[in-house]
Amino acid sequence: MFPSLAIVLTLGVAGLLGARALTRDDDPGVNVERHEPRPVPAVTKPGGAPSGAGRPVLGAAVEWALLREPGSYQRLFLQHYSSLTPENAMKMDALAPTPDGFDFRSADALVRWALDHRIAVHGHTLVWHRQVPAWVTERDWTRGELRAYLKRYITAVVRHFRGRVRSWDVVNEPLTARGSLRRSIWERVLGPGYVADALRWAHAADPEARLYVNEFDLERFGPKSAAMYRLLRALRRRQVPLDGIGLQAHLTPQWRPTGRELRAIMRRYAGLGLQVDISELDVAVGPGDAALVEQASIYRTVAAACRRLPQCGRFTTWGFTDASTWLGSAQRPLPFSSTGVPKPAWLAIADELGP
Ligand code: 9MR
Repeated sequence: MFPSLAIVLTLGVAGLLGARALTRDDDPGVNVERHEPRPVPAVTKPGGAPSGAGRPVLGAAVEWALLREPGSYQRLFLQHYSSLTPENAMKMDALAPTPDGFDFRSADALVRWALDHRIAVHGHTLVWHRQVPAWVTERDWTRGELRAYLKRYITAVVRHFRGRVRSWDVVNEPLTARGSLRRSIWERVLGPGYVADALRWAHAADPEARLYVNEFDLERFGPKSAAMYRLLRALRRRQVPLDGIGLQAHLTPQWRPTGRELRAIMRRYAGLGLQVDISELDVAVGPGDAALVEQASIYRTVAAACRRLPQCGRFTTWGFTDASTWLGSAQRPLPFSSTGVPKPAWLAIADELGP
């Protein structure tokens, strides 16, 4: 459907974009001016489609401090994306900065903005070993105390966003590279049962929310993806409420699956009756045009695997412009350049996930 990426690069990405005049569905509820100098290929996916039905929803992690400002970041996001994951605004250090209660102000503003613009919000993340506030990590908890606190935290947060945040990363990164349970504060103090407990508490707080375990480095065969399969299977057998697994997919040219490998892994998880979403995709590359071609082929592999699996309902990248990424702009890991120009990676996504 698209000219080859080599030609794209030869002629310059920007010059070719007029070849495909598509934008995200015009939606009267989306109040943005069309700013782009020329049409950009788009995935054309209105928000709110139930996962598993048709094409995956296209999402990106966003920084609320940038998104809230009218400007190019906001416009680019609204033009192309139907789902967002708050990159930091819903982590425990943001929502429970002190022992005295919750601070929902930023997260509420973000959710209000998203829903006003018909963008679905994927909650991230309830239980993780990082971004836990110091008042939690520094305190000497008994098991009973910390278990009661985590239950209170999950219950309050999920209830607060009930009906607005329809899916959650309940447990993030529970495994080590070798496939054992990570020795986080949760595992050390609460024991391995914390994973099932967290899922049950979240389900009790909002029975409609779709609940996920989210993890990195599952995209290739190895001890970690095998251990995740066993963990998910055990949770399913015990009828713990669980709807899906998020494959983070922080990839590089050195750490990348083949299409066959990724499809096999995703099908295996789907065989457990789970959604298998791409939750944090980015592809760090060095400088040079050749790197962008290789990057696009990795994006294409992941997008094609997601497109071909009915249970892959969400294709989310961890950011969308190289101007804002946890990896630093020099790694150029995202589909749009620092100045908002679509890269070959975007063309590959649009080609695989577009109409
Ligand atoms: O992108 C996030 C970055 O801004 C934070 O500083 C960092 C703190 O740990 O977390 C990053 O997001 C991570 C995500 O929450 C979980 N998976 C790995 C992501 C990249 O580190």
